[in-house]
Amino acid sequence: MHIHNADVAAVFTEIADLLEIENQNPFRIRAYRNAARTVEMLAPSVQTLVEEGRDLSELPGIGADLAGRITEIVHGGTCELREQLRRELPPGIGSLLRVPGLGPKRVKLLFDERGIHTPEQLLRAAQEGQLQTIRGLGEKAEQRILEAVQAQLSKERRFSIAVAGQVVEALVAYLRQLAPVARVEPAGSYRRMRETVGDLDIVVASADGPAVTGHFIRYDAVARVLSHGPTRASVELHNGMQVDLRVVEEASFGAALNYFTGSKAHNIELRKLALKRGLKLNEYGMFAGEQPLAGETEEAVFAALGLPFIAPELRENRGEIEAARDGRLPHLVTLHDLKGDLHAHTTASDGRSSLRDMAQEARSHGMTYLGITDHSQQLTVASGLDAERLAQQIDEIDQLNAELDGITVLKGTEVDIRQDGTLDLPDSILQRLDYAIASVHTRFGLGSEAQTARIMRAMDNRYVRILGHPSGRLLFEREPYPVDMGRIIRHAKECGCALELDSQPGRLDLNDIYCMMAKDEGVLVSIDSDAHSVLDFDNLRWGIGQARRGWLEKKNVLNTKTLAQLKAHWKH
Ligand code: DGT
Ligand code: CA
Ligand code: CA
Ligand code: ZN
Repeated sequence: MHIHNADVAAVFTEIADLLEIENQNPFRIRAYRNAARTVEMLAPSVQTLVEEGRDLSELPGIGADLAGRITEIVHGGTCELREQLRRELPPGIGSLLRVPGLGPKRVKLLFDERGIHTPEQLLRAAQEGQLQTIRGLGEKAEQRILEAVQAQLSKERRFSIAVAGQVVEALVAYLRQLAPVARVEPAGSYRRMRETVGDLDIVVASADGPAVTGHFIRYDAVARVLSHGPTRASVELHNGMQVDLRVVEEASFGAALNYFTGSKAHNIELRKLALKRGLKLNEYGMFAGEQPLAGETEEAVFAALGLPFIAPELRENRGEIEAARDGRLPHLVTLHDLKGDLHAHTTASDGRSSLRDMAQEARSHGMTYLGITDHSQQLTVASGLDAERLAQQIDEIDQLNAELDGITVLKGTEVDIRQDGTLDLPDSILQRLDYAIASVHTRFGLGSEAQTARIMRAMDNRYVRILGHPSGRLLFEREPYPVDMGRIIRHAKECGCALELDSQPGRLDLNDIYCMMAKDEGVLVSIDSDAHSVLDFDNLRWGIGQARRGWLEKKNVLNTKTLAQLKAHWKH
């Protein structure tokens, strides 16, 4: 049985929900919520890690206890704690906690009084006026609940690209292995590397559609079959994600892949272009009348319109078709172009792996340098380093560099930007480092004017070479703080500071639009892992995906420089 990271995360989320409804210890509840997030966003599969006998307590927020539960889930699909909680409360009841205005007490009350444990039941009960008679509620409360649950039910659910990636890899392998397929490719927003994915779209070339769709709906992660026919099927997986599968003949594979990759806006423009040339473009191919001109490959479909291949990440109707027509398409940066990684933590602050392990792991990912940037003193929750501890780390790095071959460890810090825009460490220690990343980790609520001024002041410090995760957003969790990014980017140009693209799938900050703005202003972007353990370097693929969506080329990215080029760049 295949256990996705998202499945493990779902068990932890359910445990946290059930503990919360049972009014248990808030620290314990938070531990399960944090663990769910860590596992869900993790690049390597925890199932594989368990099978390889790796130490899971290397993961942030995972102690021995949680590591044991993960192992239990990987082996049996569930764990005893969840089963025990499920004997007391129905499993899906936690989804009611996501209805705005419903806390654990109300959820418990609704269940005890009316047996309600799903949003659909809640909607029906509210519509039928069954809630106003519960003691402590009343007509007004019922109306508010009705509106909240209606909004909740109509809200589109999206998933992290990292979660989609785990599902895609396992599902594509399953289809390749067992079904009579010639080609299988993910399409849709996942192929375009959007930071979040609404549903997954898979395109298959096969002469036996019914065998493929029949095989698809029997995949063990399928919870519900939504539709099923000879050439198409849709399912919902246990983690709530929908997957749409489409089967075509090999001769149409490129056209179908192109159609289902989208985006919709890009497709519409492409079809217009075909019409202008008297051609017809659909998911089966490019046609002149009834005569097929192209369809087997995407390259051939584009070529029939006189266009070169347009990378999927660009297909958002943001000028890519004109650029292709005029021979101005960017040569997009690739993972292979990265020479080093400039943002990583160790056990000195909130990382889970040692300095040495991080360096060796970065080297095995093809990096020639790794910047160690632990947090600074003000961030006490992350055991931030003061000047004295940082001085100690500088010595350790010197020793390590004397021993290691094939990678150079750079001395850095992720220094906190204080409320007034000064830095959390004195220049006397910063000047001993190779560089500093400055980041906002506090005071997200400042107004745009004050936040922008604060950040620009920090960038003025001569040792600050990179502004860390510039918008501060956490996908699904925290909106970006209000800030004038245009001004920050222009200021970065003036002071020669790079902007970070933090590759953690929950950040992906800068976003694609800001990457484009930085490129237009001639500001370099640093694509960093922000690794907190040796398992996090795989995140760089998501950062690269976002950078490509932002039209970035190798020359727009700071860490495509060799170490010698980087040091020369920082001399100025
Ligand atoms: P998502 O799933 O919300 O993250 O975004 P997409 O882009 O994956 O959208 P989805 O799954 O609805 O459809 C996949 C692709 O299929 C989409 O990018 C373009 C194509 N497509 C879907 N519906 C239409 C349509 O009505 N017209 C055209 N031209 N293309 C469509
Ligand atoms: Ca989709
Ligand atoms: Ca779809
Ligand atoms: Zn940070």
